[in-house]
Amino acid sequence: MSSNATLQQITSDLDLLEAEAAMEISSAKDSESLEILRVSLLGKKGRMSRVLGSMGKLSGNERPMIGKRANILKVQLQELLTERLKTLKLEATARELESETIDVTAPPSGTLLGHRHPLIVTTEKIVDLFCGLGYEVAQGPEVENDHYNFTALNIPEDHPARDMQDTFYLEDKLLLRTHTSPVQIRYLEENEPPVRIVSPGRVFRRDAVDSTHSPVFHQVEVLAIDEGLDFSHLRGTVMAFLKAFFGDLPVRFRASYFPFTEPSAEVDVQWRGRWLEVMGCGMVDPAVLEGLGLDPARWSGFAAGLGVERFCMVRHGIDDIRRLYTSDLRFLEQF
Ligand code: 2U9
Repeated sequence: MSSNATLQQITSDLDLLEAEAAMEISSAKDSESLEILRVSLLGKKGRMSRVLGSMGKLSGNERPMIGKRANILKVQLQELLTERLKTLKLEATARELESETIDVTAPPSGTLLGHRHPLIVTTEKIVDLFCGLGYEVAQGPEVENDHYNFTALNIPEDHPARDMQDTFYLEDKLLLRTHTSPVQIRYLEENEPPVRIVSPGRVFRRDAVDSTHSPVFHQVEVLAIDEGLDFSHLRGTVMAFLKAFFGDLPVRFRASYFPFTEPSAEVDVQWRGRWLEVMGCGMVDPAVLEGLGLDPARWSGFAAGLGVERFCMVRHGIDDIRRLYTSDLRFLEQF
């Protein structure tokens, strides 16, 4: 081929390359296919290199002419490639944004709503009922001393409840309260009767865990001190409370003994055909009143105590106290 024919061939090849490349670039679908196209156009073994491969056959003055044209086309194609890549990226981002839009009108995805634990619900129900009878909530420390937990409640030095086996003792003669009664003692030190208080809280006893025992459980205790209170007020209060909590069920009082009350009674309800013990109560022992500087000839009072777990279990027919502590949602969601 003459130098002139070669010049014509290269020129028309470059024209064709320019036209086709521009079209191919503008129709590339994504950045990956654009990259493949770039290599096939401008790469070492690409179309541009192949077209220029026959430049050696050109004459001395034709070569720089074609060289210049080829350089311009290279820059042009690079610019087209860069532009196209930019456009493709923008389009991809737009598509992503489109598919990720949040539909604020969509129905909720079924996220679970939490609810209060059945023990808390039971505690609040009991406390609310007494508040309705005019009682005030009183709370106090879980770490107590011997005086508030035992001595002030007329619990003698040799009483089994004081045993290492029954009470968690801490350092410095401190202990974990075994009932919420110390709260009432503390309250009476600060407040003159008449008082009517309800004390919910955690208590601790060194019991082995089984279906009805836990070393940590919850109590609610109530205390009323006033002039002229007698057992009929205690009975009336307990009956009203049990009726409000369980409904109209048979109730019986059985004589019992507690160091801090005299007389004392345990209270059973007939629930689903069986008598179940649900609480204890009694008239505040005169020795407890005297210890607080209250004259038993003027003041009398009654007290009652209950285990929240027991109430909750009876109310809902729960057979094992451990179910209330293991946080198994399949169980808890029933309430
Ligand atoms: C003061 C005076 C007296 C609190 C009382 C009971 C009866 C009672 C038990 C129920 C189940 C504890 O959780 S349980 O094991 N309690 O039977 N508690 S009278 O008497 C008091 C409290 C404070 C100043």
